[in-house]
Amino acid sequence: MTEVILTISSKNYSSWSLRGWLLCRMAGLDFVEEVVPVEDPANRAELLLLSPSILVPCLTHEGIRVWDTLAIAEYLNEIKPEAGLLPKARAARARCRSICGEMHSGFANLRSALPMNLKAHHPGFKIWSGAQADIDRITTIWRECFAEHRGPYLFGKLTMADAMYAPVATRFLTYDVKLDRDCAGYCDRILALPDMTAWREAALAEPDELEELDMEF
Ligand SMILES: N[C@@H](CCC(=O)N[C@@H](CS)C(=O)NCC(=O)O)C(=O)O
Repeated sequence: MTEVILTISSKNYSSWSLRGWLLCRMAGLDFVEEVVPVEDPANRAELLLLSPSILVPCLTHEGIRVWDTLAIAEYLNEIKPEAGLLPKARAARARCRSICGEMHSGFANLRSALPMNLKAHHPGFKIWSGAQADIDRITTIWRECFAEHRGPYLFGKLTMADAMYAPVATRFLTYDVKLDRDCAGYCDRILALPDMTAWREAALAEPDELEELDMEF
């Protein structure tokens, strides 16, 4: 049987790698990780061979390459329908896909002003208004989900939406973002998932941070 490979990069900085990896874990996929540090030019050439977009994550399954996180989520849902990556009800599925899409294509201010960095902690971090607007939109999305599905996750059970928003929970912790009780509780539950603690441990064990990577990537 051919090996199932998930190509990712830094566990400390790469929020899209985290999303892809969590999706594979949630799907119950048996896969191996291929970690390619993207800052090294030699590795960029290697990455081009592995991922046509030169972006990670990229999933290789039965000789099929799937790059782009949303495509990976939908592909996993196809091959592992029993994992419930999408909610059962059509209306909830539509909302789930919509909020995943919103994360995938939006929140540029949050991403550039509060880049994922699991090793960092910035108590009292000053959040500018553009990033605050993104935070307000995200917490509104979350509160609407809690009102409809009553937790503990966005659609009751874990779905692809929780994987898409998991890096946001890490950013809220890193940058000391003030949250209401429901949103703070949700972040705590996401950060306490065994897969999240395993990812964090591996991120903390990575070689020292590179200053130029303290930005969205
Ligand atoms: N829309 C893409 C975004 C992927 C992305 O931006 N990946 C970043 C890592 S978080 C990357 O590979 N950057 C490579 C580089 O900057 O060289 C997806 O959904 O997978």
